Amino acid sequence: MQEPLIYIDGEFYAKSSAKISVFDHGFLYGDGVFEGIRVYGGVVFKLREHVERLYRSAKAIRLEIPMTVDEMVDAVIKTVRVNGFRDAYIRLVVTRGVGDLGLDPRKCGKPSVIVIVEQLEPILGAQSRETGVKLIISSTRRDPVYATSHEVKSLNYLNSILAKLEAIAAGADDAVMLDSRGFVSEATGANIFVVRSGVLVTPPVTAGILPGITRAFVMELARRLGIPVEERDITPTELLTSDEVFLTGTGAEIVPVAMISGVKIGKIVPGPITSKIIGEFDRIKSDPSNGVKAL
Ligand code: PXG
Repeated sequence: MQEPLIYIDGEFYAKSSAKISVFDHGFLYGDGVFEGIRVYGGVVFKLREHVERLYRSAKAIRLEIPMTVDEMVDAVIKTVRVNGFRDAYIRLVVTRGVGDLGLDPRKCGKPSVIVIVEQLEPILGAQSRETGVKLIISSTRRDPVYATSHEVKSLNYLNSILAKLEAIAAGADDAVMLDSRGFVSEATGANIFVVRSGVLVTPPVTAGILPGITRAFVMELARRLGIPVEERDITPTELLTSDEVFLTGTGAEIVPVAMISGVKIGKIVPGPITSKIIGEFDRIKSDPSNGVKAL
């Protein structure tokens, strides 16, 4: 099989020769921003929303992306087209660029723009949507909003990686992270929803979470299906005693949760409301009205 082609600053490189400098501050300090995007049936799902979030993340870290939103959308579409993948995962990365060994971002020349397209199973496993996943509640808290908040999708994911390592050590698939106040925030790379007495509840953005694009779409789908939706703080006890729990993310997609810290969630997995939402998501995810047609 031919190697995938990777876009770096306007040129395409075979995967094995797609490289950036070790002096890039994205590598040295995690100084940069990114997006994970999926392609369903040739349609790049919510491409504009992802690119707009990328620019908001960049603005929050005072990184000026050297191209317009439209040029970025075109670069992504071009990369999907040259690779010809109708179902794929896209990683869009903007780094601070090449600098010296000091932190000062003013020393960095031009930010680098990288687009990777690969075929990727759901990140928590292809079986995860049928069997559900096992979570722990991590002892690592989500970074507070006055620090390296996950509202910004930055290249610095150590906060999530520490929680992920704790989940792996405990034999779980992933971890729920609490915010600095002790309320539920999100999983390491996915947002979280609970169902209580027929109401879909998810933490508000003020819990320091990433405002997920799948999260927003799931809230919209639920409302269309007549399921009431609330954004409010969730306590760890509420989490463990909910009727259903599921995660949402571009990489993970929609994943039911079967167990949290040894406590079995609900009666059946996936629960009825989770199943309904997964069914509706699958039915419309490749509709061109939900993204940009590339192939
Ligand atoms: N929260 C966080 C912290 C994320 O990183 C989401 C929520 C879901 O957002 P979207 O917009 O995709 O619905 C993410 C996205 C991984 C992995 O390996 C996950 C993400 C990015 C890169 C890798 O699980 N997350």
